Amino acid sequence: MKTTAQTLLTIDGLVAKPLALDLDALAAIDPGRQVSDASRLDPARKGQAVALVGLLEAAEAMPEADYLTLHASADDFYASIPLAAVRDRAFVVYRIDGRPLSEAEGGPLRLFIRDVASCHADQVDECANVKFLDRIEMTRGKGHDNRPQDDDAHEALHRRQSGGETGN
Ligand SMILES: Nc1nc2c(c(=O)[nH]1)N[C@H]1C(S)=C(S)[C@@H](COP(=O)(O)O)O[C@H]1N2
Ligand SMILES: [Mo]
Repeated sequence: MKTTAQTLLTIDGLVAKPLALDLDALAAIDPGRQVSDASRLDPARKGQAVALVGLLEAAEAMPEADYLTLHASADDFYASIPLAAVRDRAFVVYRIDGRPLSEAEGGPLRLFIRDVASCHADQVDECANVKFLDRIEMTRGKGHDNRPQDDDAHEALHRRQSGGETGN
């Protein structure tokens, strides 16, 4: 491994092969699991992504792992969601226009779940599109989750994120 390589994403917990991935390692995951243009999955998204399932294959996730906890230590945000619900529709976006994602874009890495329910409508909702994603922890049963639980808390979070405008 290059000494300059910077780990962006750790995959651990119930996996046979814990991983610490830098940008090159993300891009080197199975080509069959790469999405060169995320706007093909959702016109509102863009960038280069790797499918969650490709990451779990590389880390050899154990069959008993049924939840994944998405960590964003940058702002202490966590979402823990059932694997079955997102296995085939979650992606980690790692590049936009050939460069790393900015902080405003939720970078360096952000999760993107296709066809997601609106905020706190479901266990898997828009709020689970974790920005600043730096760790995926595989667990049996639900892990740590501090997504806002009620409308007030949620609105306050959106206000903090967007500096005024209310989201959904
Ligand atoms: N790290 C982190 N990720 C986050 C949040 C956050 O506060 N911190 N907010 C979530 C919420 S509540 C929503 S609705 C979406 C918004 O994503 P968007 O800004 O791309 O619309 O990001 C989610 N990801
Ligand atoms: Mo949200």
